[in-house]
Amino acid sequence: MKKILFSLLFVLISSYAVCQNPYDLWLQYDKIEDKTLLDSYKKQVSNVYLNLNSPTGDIIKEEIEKSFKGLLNIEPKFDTKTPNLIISTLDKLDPSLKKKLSKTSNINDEGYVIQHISEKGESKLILSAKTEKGLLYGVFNFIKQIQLHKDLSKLAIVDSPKIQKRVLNHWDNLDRSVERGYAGFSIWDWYLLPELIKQEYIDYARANASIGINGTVLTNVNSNALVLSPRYIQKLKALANVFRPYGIQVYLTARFSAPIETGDLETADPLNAEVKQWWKDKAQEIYAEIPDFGGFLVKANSEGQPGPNNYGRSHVDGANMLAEAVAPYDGIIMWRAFVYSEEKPEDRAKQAYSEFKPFDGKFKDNVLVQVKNGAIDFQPREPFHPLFGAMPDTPLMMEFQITQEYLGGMSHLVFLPKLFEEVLEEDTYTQGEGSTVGKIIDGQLSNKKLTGMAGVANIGTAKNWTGHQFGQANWYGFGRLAWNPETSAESIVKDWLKMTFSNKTDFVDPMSKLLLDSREAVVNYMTPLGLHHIMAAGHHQGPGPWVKDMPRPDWTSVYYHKADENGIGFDRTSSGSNALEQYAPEIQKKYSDPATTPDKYLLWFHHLPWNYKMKSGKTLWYEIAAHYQKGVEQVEDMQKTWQKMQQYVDPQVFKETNMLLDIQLKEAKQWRNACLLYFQQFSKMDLPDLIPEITKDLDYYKSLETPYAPGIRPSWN
Ligand code: BDP
Repeated sequence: MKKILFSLLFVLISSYAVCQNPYDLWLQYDKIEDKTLLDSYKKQVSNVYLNLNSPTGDIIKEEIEKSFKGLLNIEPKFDTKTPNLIISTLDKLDPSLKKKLSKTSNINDEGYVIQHISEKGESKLILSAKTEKGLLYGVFNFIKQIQLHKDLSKLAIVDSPKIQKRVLNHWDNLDRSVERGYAGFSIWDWYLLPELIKQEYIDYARANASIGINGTVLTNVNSNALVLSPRYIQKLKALANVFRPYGIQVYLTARFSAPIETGDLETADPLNAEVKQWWKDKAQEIYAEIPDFGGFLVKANSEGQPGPNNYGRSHVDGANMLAEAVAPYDGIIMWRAFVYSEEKPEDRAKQAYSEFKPFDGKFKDNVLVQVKNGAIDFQPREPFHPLFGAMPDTPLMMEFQITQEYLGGMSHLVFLPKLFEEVLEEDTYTQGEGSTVGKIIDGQLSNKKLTGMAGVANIGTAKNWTGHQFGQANWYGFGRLAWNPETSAESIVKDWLKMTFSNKTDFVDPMSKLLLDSREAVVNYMTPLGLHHIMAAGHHQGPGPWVKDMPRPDWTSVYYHKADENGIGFDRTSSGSNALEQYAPEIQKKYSDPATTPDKYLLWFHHLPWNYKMKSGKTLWYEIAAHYQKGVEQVEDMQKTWQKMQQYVDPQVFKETNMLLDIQLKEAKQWRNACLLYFQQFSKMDLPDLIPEITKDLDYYKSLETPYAPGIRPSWN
């Protein structure tokens, strides 16, 4: 009895002590409980040398004060003659200290060094960088070391970002709706800008700087030319002023027809002299207000957006025309390769490659071609986009989607860095073995040195920014991978969990497993074995393998799964669309035979009979069913793990996550049941015993409707 009471008391006390504020994201600065550790930290960092007289310097000082107050309960002294923490740019660092720093020459303008040294028997921590921006990144990493309870006397970190343009893409509209957004409205309150500067803008910049994100595209790729008008440029300027000291540049999406819509030209033909001049003038107008404006992101001739093709011109003509306009100011153009046309009979998976590959080497130096990670569209799993490695003379920018358009939107816990890592590690073989996608986009295997990674943001007005608490991990993880694409998902998950919730092993270990497994779970219960794009139409939430008769065939599910009496899957080998020919011979060889194709891509590349014998010895039908069932069980396991975590997390977060996991389980079962019943019409085979009895029929699942599911484009509702 006594024992029970004690453990009850323990749970009460410890849950009382836990009060993370979800708004603070991974920058939780709660006091370190371990007294020995706390005392040692206090001794090591109490006296700070910081001599920066600038807005970025002020931010650094504030962050040091805030974190030390929270984590260590001290107010650091900044006016001491005997500092033990020295924060200085390299040019102002005492030469004797500078000499003791290792490998400083290796860092780039955004990099930094954090090193513990001994000088005259005294222990000192030096944090240095070439620029103030580098220092800011270093400071955030230093604070992180304390959050992670690291031994400061062993610190010797030399780090620089491997990618130059680390950019969030907001699909935010000027009316504050967010295309594919599941976290409330857009945080940009355009109406009240430029006068009202919301605290969220500052906190947004701080959060991004803490993970090294250095750019933000504020507007939707399906763009509105109004944002280029003088009134909006003033609003943009106000945001740029907030973001600048955090090292963040603002970018806009450029609607290709803007010279007609907001100018008074009759054409937007990129080769027309007046059009060229219009964009040059527009660039000048923007740069006069925002000298560090980043440039434009453009979706052209895709899904109804205007573009150079409307005038018989190419993507190169369009991109280079804009590139010329921003070049005098060091601006860049991010030109999207997400193009496909319903008029072309070619497999949608092939179209971007067919269109863009011939343009290799033809874009101006300040153009990045932005390529989605896969050739269809941000699916739970896709093979890497064949353009990676195929355009060595063009800088290719990775586009990931952080918002979960096809991965359960607002309610599913899915740790996306696992997906991002998988793509970045894929071997393209385009320059021999080891030519990974990561090495292509970080410039190691590209002849061009401009590099970038974009993430479609999952941020909105939700009090915790991302709606689902665990969506924060995806924002965080994107930043870490954009900084260094070779970072492992495992290290990201551990850091995020510790910084956000707790350092306790009993929390971190099981929760790491939960998060790392969560991506495979969603693949299993939505689109196992290479299936893809079988979601409900329009909003993409929930199963819709029966979707057909849409305005265009490549928006339907039947186009992608091709289930019939003979089998299931999209034949992309030489007997089918031959999308496989767009990959290196090594991949072609391996994937042209179902026996050597990895199971995870099987139905992406092959149409196979229902009784096809899988590597496991079971039939394809059995394996499809088993994967759906596995996905459901994985969500059940997630729930079991989460149940044990109550003492480590904020009570509200605990409760809400519980409810969200209930929704996730309900929807995972829906996916399993709906897909199996639908495919069974063709397989005509019994469901294996491992599938629990399905009490509803297919019509029931087909009849489920979700009016006003969030995130859809209003015109598509
Ligand atoms: C698709 C989305 C659509 C986007 C489009 C894009 O369904 O809302 O506009 O991608 O990336 O995934 O342009």
